[in-house]
Amino acid sequence: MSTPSNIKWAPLDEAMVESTKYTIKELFARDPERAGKFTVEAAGWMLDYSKNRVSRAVMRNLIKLAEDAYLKPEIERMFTGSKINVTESRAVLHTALRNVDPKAKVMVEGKDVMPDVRAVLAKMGDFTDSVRKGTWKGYTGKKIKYIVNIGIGGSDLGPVMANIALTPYTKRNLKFHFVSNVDSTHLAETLRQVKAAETLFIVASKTFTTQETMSNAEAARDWLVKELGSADAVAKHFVAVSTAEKEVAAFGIDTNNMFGFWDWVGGRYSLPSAIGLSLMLAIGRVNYKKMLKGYYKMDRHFRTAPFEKNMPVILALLGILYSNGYGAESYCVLPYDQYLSRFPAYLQQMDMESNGKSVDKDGNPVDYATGPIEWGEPGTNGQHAFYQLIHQGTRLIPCDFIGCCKTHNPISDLHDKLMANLFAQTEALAFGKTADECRAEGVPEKLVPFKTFEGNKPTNTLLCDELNPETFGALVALYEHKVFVQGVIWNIYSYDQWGVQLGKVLAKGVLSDLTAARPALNHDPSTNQLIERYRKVIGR
Ligand code: G6Q
Repeated sequence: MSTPSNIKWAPLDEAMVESTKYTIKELFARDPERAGKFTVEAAGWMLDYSKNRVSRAVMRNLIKLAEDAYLKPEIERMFTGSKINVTESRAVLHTALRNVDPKAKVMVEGKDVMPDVRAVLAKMGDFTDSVRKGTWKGYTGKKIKYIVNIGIGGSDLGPVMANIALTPYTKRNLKFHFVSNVDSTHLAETLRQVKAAETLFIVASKTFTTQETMSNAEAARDWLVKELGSADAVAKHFVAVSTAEKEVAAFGIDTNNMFGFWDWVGGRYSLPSAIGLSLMLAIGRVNYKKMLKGYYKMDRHFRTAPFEKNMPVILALLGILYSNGYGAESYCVLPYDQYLSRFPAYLQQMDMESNGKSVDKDGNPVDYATGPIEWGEPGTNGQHAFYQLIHQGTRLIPCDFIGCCKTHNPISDLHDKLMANLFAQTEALAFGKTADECRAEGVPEKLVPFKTFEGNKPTNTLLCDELNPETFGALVALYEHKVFVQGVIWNIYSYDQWGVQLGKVLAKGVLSDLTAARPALNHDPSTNQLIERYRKVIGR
């Protein structure tokens, strides 16, 4: 039986001894070839991790940590359909969704899942073609112009993020909206922007029972029926993405207009499943396929590359070095591309829901840090907001900088300026500015302490030639696998989310206290007081 103390941390201790010997600046001074040596390439991305507190010896020790955690066999177990999501007794096979090898077979409990995966993709493609070509008509005979995805969490964050990321590839005369919050404002403001006769609602929910999604879907259905004057209109304006056929039928959606997926697809890993239907409608089936190809290339790289050249493994190990070695609490992702503006929010769920766990695989409390607090904003906006703390604050915050060499929107020299900022930030964070350098610049002595930058702040830089469906898919897969590797090393289950389930149950309990005719309140005094105030203000 493994316990937290059974994790073999010795290689990390060794890594820390090496890592604290030299600053990043000293490491560069000692080896002029360093930049090239600490760079890897995969699936259209270059990762330069030379501006980290690592030497070859550090990396060797970190790789030993991964080997001691049986990472290689664990990777195989995931790709081959073992039930590695033990607490839910499920396989974890988002990699099957983008397995574009036409001959691939992926077995779950003796059944090859690939024919079903391909069939759903084909059905999505046909539907997409009919909406985009205008052969799919609404109830009154009009073409679809507005698409509203109703979903939350994993059934929302991926589609929203990807829709923004791949905007240059979208059909611009289709307008996309995403309703997630149970706050009626979200739905109301969306409905003000669409016309019922030209609107398609996609109800995206793995379980088809989530309070927020079902409440919004029911309200949208009532609105549509009222606007178009008949319940028959629902069939032409509502489709479902779900694993729950019975619930979809009970809602009133024709199951012919349902796009299925499977319990082995986790919500936050579901973008390349039918949950991506809104994205396929936006970018078309050909571009969607290119995105899957990008995912697949990164999957292949992750599964086959030796750890010392394996991009997700390297990112994961660096994260472990800073979390468990240096005690860094958070981790910042900074895309220098406006199209990736929602990528940090997407990663936040992927990482924090997956690895925000405090018991190990045997149910024992862990005595080490697990998933980091993940956050970020697109550059250069962040530079004018929170970078100050990263440069000169008291906390260590490792950062990933993400950039694309070509822009989709060349306007004068704006892109050069954007990229110059990215490169300059990583340089300043790594190398800082000494007191003597300040003095040489003529900084008055009393200001020197304030204008000195310690440097030695670790950053990764990820560069692609251009953000397109393929590089985008590869980028998402990169981070998915990074999260997986860290979960393996921390000996935790990355694919359940009991904290999310708790929220779903708790809210239902309080709801009856808000709506019932003044029931006795059995919460803690603070919660009772808040409910009382609410009831008083709204006159219950
Ligand atoms: C994701 C989580 C969670 C989930 C939502 C929506 O991994 O489980 O964010 O995606 O709660 O769930 P449904 O898709 O079932 O509505």
